[in-house]
Amino acid sequence: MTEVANLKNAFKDLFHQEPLLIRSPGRVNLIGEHTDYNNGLVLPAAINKNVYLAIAKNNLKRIRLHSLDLSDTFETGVDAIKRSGKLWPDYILGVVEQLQLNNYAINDGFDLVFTGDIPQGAGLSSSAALECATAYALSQLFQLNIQKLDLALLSQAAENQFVGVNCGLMDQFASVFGKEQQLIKLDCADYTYEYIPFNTSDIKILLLDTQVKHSLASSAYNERREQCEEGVRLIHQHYPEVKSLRDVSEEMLLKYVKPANEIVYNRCTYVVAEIKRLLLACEDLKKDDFTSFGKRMFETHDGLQHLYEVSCPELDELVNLVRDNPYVLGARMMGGGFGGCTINLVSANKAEEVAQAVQQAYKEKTGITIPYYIAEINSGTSMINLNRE
Ligand code: GAF
Repeated sequence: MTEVANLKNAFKDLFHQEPLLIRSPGRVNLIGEHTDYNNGLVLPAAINKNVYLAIAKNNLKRIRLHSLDLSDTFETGVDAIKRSGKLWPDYILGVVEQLQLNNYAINDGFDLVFTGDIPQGAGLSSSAALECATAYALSQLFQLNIQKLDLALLSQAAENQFVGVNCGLMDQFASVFGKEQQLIKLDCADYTYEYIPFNTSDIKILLLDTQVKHSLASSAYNERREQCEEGVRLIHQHYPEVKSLRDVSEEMLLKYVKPANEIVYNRCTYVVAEIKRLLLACEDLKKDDFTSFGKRMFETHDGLQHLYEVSCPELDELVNLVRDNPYVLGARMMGGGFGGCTINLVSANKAEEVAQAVQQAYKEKTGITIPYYIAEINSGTSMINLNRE
């Protein structure tokens, strides 16, 4: 917990008072990619990498923010929230705006310092973690008593409306609702969820980080979302009860979408198959059949690469490097795409060996040494009591 002790000291140096301390984790997603904004299901888990945040009221009606990792500062009035012109303050300001829009009384200014160990741009949702940490911190600081689902929804709305990425709910939900050793099977149609045990003593979650983030990531994300909506529109004309791709069958896609727009058809075909795949993968989990589960992960990757077209050469290379590895049960790109990490399910006692072998093989092909992380499944957003750690 040295980073939290450092954070606390930095806060006291800057603002001369005791802060509340909060953490909110990043996430992995085992299967169910680009399904959340289509009313589908997802299977994420919070991981042992966090945003750490220190916060206190300042009696100044000012919001004073400091990023420890970027050594950067931003300040504004509590009643004058607008885009900062930089990226990182917007994740925090967007949450403040959402609280205000929802009539939560932020009736004082506050000072906030944050740090974190979620690798940036790795597709592990550091931005959602910052949003959720902020929402929870403000709820605690101003005694707003905001329920967990609302924390996640407010954080998502901040990303949609303030940051401008039209993301689904998965990342924020996983950050808030994470539980040790449990996956979260979330139904994004009605926000019902169940925890599914996942014991990482048998199978490890290995993340191989391409360290690339191609620039079209957020524009392509919004475009994919529009293409899914277009598919729904085309079918809705014939089946008024169809509201999302969750309600759509392959037959409907063939009949009404394929003739109208081949690209939209490919996008929708992937999503409809992925929603089915997730349900089957959850059946695999019940039977502890990780071989079958892993095969489905490879299928997801293939769909994301060829039909949804959100992969990139670096991700494809990392997946190809493990396809025939007997200790890798499944692998695929994870998250929005165009960079970040692949997620690999690996026999526990071989995780380091596999990671190093892939690292070496990737280096031989590209000259680049990529980092890797073995993720543990952790609990969601919480206060930190340094005396108890
Ligand atoms: C990003 C988004 F933020 C999520 O909502 C989800 O759509 C994911 O991409 C793709 O599954 O992480």
